[in-house]
Order: sequence, then structure tokens, then C-alpha cells
Amino acid sequence: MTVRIGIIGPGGMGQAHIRRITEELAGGQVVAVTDIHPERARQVADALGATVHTDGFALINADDVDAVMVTSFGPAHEESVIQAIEAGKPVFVEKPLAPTADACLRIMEAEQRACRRLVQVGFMRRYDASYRAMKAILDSGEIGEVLMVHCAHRNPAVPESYTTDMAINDTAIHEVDTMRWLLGEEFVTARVDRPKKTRNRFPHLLDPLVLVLESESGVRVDDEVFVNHQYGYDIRCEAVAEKGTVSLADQHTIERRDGGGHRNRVTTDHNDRFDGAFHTEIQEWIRSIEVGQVTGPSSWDGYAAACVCDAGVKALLEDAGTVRVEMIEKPAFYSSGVPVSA
Ligand code: ISE
Repeated sequence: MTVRIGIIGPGGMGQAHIRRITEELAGGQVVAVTDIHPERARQVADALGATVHTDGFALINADDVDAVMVTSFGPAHEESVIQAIEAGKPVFVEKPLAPTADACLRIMEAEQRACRRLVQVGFMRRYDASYRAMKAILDSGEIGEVLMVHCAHRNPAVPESYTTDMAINDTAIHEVDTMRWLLGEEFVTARVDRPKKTRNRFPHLLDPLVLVLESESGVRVDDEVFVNHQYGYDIRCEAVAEKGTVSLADQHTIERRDGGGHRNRVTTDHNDRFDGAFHTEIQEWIRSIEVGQVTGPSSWDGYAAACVCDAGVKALLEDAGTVRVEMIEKPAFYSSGVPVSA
């Protein structure tokens, strides 16, 4: 079976996924495209021999579209995801599921009304081989219970349009989701520490900052978010447990030794660092549609991450100290064994 996919909003991420689906992955074909910039939709579609639709609703409801990928601007996600749910079609949506927890709740309500899990959120780190290896060691219990996790999320630079709240809800949201998944529990509080600012930033930005989270069982996670680090894209994570530690190794594939020293390449951006994770994520999504079982990060995961980010943004922008994470109780629908898409 070939899963016929329609793409809404093929910007940078969308085009990277299209390239993967078209050139690297098995079982999927991009057959339809729409974008708020019609010339971009036409250009992308022409290269694929795909159909251009005037809007998301037309694309979602086209008979030859089996599944939908939403890679548009975050505030536009809610409308497309709910329309896909109402059309009964599986939908992959890039992070964030939606920019506010309330919008995520509306998506969860629509999905529960449909009585089927149809939504997968693009939290790709769960598919990264090194994070998966870390999780396997922690889940084995061999080094005891996790007490603390130290993370760093470093980008080389960000554009002037990047605002300080984005350090939490656009950048740290990846650690928020990955840590929920790694630890298997929710966060209850968030706080933001403000180190000395780098001179290599736009003046409106607070950079770096450290997001400090506490989980239900008391695990403390600190996440250094430094988005103008200049030297490359550097993602770090060390879990400290009762009888040992486990960390991500440096993300190089070769090591070079010469008269200049011993060096590894530093990755340049998220597509470079997480290429393998994106590959596995989209391949597993296509397979899950073939077998009728959407199993990746759910609307609940999108909602829970949004709630933690809301608390982080409040702590940051209102200088509110330690802020409690407000979240509804997890609906039974999102526990294992929920109905899945057909
Ligand atoms: C971007 O939106 C991403 O998702 C990247 O993974 C992250 O590193 C970057 O900071 C975000 O702006």
C-alpha cells in the first residue's frame, strides 16, 4: 500500500519531510500541497507532480489524500488538525501541536469525539537512536532511579524575529517532551534562571537562560537554552541516577587527529543533528498508517508540553519565581489501549 500524503504549509520543515518521503523512505507519496503562498505551493507541487489545493480544507477532503502532514506556522495548526480529525484522516503535525494549552485541549476534544487516535505530534527526539539508548538503560533500572538531568540546547544563532518566550515554547519544548518521555512522568513546577547575557544577541533577547523543572517524583531537570552560541548546534543530556550516569555522546560520526589536535565535527542545525531521528519518525508514521495504528507522540503529549511551556513562559516573562504547571487529568482515551486510526 502507498500512503498518499497531503502537505499543508511546505516551509523549511515541510520541504525536508517531502524530500525524505520522496527520496529515502518507503510506502509514502506526496500527492497534494497547499500553502498560504500559492507560488510556493505551485513550485513544490510541480517538482513532485502533485496537485495544488487552494486551502487546507480542500486538500484534507480530497479523495486521493489518505493522510495529512501539517508543517505550517504554529498558530495555523489547530484549524488544519481539527479539520483532518473531522475528515477521519491521520494527521502528523510539527511541534508545537498548537501555541496554547487551550488550543491543544480543543484538538484533544475533537479527537475524542472521533473515538480514534489520529494525531501524531512531531517530537522527533523520541526517535533519536542515542536518546532511545539512554532510555533503555534508565528503564532497565541497572543504575537505579534518576535524580537529576542536565540538558543543554545550543543553537548557533537565531534571527531578529525570535523572541525570548520562544526560548521556552519553540526551543526548550523539545527537552520538555523528551524528558517527560525519558522519565515517564509529568512536570509539576517550572522556574527560569538568568545567567549573564551573551553580547552576541539581539538586544531584545534574554540569552542564555536556564529552565529548571521538577517532576512529580522530585526529579530536577535543568535545561540550558543558548540560542546564539555561534559554534554550532549542540544538544547535550546527562541523567544522574543513584548508581551511575548516562549521557548523550558527542554527535560526530568521525574523529579527526592531526597536527592541529583531536577534533570531532559539531553538527550545524536540527536537520543535521536529528536527521536519523526525523527519518525514523516519518517512516514509523507512514508504517503506522499502513497498519492502522497511530502510536507516536499524541495530542496529550502536545498538550502536556504546552502546559509546561506556559508555566516556563510565565516564570520568565512575569519574573514569577517557581510556577506550578496547570494541567487537566490525563483522559483515559490517551492511556495505552485507546482506539487507533483505521
Ligand atoms: C526550532 O524551531 C526547532 O525546532 C529546533 O529543533 C530548535 O533547536 C530551535 O531552537 C527551534 O527554533
